[in-house]
Amino acid sequence: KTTQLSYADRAKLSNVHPLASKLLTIMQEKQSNLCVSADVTSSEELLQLADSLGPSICLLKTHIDILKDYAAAVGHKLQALADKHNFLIFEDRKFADIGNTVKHQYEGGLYQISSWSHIVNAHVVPGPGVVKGLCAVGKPLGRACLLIAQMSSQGSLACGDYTNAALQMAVEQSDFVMGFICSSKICPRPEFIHMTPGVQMQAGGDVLGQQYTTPEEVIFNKGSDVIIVGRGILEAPDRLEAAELYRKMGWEAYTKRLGQ
Ligand code: BMP
Repeated sequence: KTTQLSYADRAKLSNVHPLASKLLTIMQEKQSNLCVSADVTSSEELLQLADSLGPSICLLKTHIDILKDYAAAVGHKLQALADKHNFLIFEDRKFADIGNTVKHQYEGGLYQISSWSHIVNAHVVPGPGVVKGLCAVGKPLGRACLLIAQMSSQGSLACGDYTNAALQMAVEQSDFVMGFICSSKICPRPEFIHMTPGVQMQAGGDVLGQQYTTPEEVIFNKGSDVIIVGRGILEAPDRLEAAELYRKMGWEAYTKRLGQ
């Protein structure tokens, strides 16, 4: 474990995706491997959350289609907050269609995701065409994509050979794929970033199949890079205090992994 590269070392690798490099640099600078999952349904609350938790996070994850009052300005305001607080935006859209369809879903429609979100993700179930479609829109804009290799939910079918196929797809399209959504490190290549949802202070779950592990377990034992935390922070009495606690726990688990 002592031979682990730091986030800063990985940011400088020659074959790292520019956006992965940027994220790794932010993580190092802010001492944060925390991605907040901003699963709220009002635009005002989303923007307020991005502004107040911005200093604690490396990444803000959105589900833009759960907003009840979306307007085009939301995307641009999120971008301004990302600049102000030095974090990246990840729209958790989970594209899962043929290349031609996801191109439209990514660039057009109501949300015009490619215009404001640095990172998106995709299921690998359609095969490599889904990444090709996203890449056609996102690459010219300097965007990147994560592949969903594993899921946190109980009974997930994304395991075994499916996970390996996701890894293979990432390696083959590493000009646009910067990493994975996964429960543990699945790829030894240090240029890929592993991000893990289903994180809370205490292991457990919810009534709809979500399963939780702790920041320590995810970063130190499972070797992932980024913890994605939603309700662990959103349902806390003081969200900022909770975010800072998760940031510190995630960072301590990372420095422990480095052997520092
Ligand atoms: P929470 O911490 O409140 O359980 O939220 C987890 C977030 O991560 C949700 O936005 C969910 O859509 C997302 N997510 C997940 O929980 N498991 C996965 O495998 C992939 C996800 O994107």
